[in-house]
Amino acid sequence: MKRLISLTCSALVAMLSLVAAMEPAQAHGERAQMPQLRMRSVHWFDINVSTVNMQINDLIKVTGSFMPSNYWPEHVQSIEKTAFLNIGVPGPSFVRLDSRVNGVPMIRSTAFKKGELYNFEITLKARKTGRYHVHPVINVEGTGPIIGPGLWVEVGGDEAAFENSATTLLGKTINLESYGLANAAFWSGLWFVIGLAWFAYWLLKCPIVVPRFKRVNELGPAEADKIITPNDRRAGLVFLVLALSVVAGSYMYTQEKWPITTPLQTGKIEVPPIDVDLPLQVRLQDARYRIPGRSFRMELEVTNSGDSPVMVGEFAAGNLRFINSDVLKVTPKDEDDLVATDALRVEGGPIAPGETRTIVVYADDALWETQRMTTMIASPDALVAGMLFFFDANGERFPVEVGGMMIPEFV
Ligand SMILES: [Cu+2]
Repeated sequence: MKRLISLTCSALVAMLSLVAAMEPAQAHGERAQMPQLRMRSVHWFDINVSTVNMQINDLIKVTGSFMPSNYWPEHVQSIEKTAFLNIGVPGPSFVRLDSRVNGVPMIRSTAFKKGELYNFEITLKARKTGRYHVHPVINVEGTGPIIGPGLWVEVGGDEAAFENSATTLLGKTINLESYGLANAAFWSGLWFVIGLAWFAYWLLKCPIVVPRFKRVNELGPAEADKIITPNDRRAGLVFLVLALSVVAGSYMYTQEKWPITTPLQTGKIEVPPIDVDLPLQVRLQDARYRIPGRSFRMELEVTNSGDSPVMVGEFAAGNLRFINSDVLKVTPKDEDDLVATDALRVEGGPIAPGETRTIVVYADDALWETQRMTTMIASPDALVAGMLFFFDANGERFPVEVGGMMIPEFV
């Protein structure tokens, strides 16, 4: 008995300390995805929202750029097949009015090419009040959602005042919040009742399910049909005729009431990538992650074929940003903006026009640890990738993807 009490006590203490150690849940799985998937699927950058404080019915534009990685994992179905641009927020808190990639409407699915640059713009309308972490998302067929950086948006106002109407191709204005709802409820209800009646007919007969099953076993397969009476057959026929007439009748009614219909659109649309002329060639020669120092070190061979010296201002990997404060001043957009404003150290100075030089870049910050990126050392292929942002003397920016083998250092 004593033993039991002490066991219960320690279990209670363990549970309490667990509760005490828990921080309030606010994210929704950003850190759950494997680092190699975050680093080598889609590079998101310049994510912005047009407002962070809005009322019901207000519009918000989510903009930014992305580049599918050239180092896309072999075992993950490619973004070059079928992909769809979306927004990741909990529940139907917004409605999407418009979304475009490089100016092309994204009503349909598309495919994105690895290593190419895309700009996107999504227009949303606030539907539910609350505080939301708004993320751009690309859903990749066979892979799932590839989530971009999130920004906090607060929605206030009166939900009852929400308006969501659209004009059909025939010029009729409909309320999308309730259009067809009664119809859907009626048909679901009708089929449910028919199904229930069929079930009830057999259930209410004597003997019911289990005794009938036993009887069938006793009679054997050849004689089993004998327990179905002529009345049962008649009831079966009534249900058959009823079901077929409802199907045929509803089809004719629909044809009569809505003579013009278009099927749901499932085609794919092509998006031409942006033409980028990079005056740079960058090769990753060596990448190391030093676990005790939370330090990511890259040795890069850079060739500058432009006419202005270039410097590294930022390294972005797995939605984390490491900034070289000598080149770039960045202020975090909110408390969960994953940016280390002074965490990038570059050895090797600016690369002059026409020069090829090896530089060493260090991205040192606790973000690697807090955002659970350190488990990249557990990846079976130990490949990493990220975006380097070079800046020339005029402040022009050149995004370049780098990637390759990474060697972990434990001491
Ligand atoms: Cu989030």
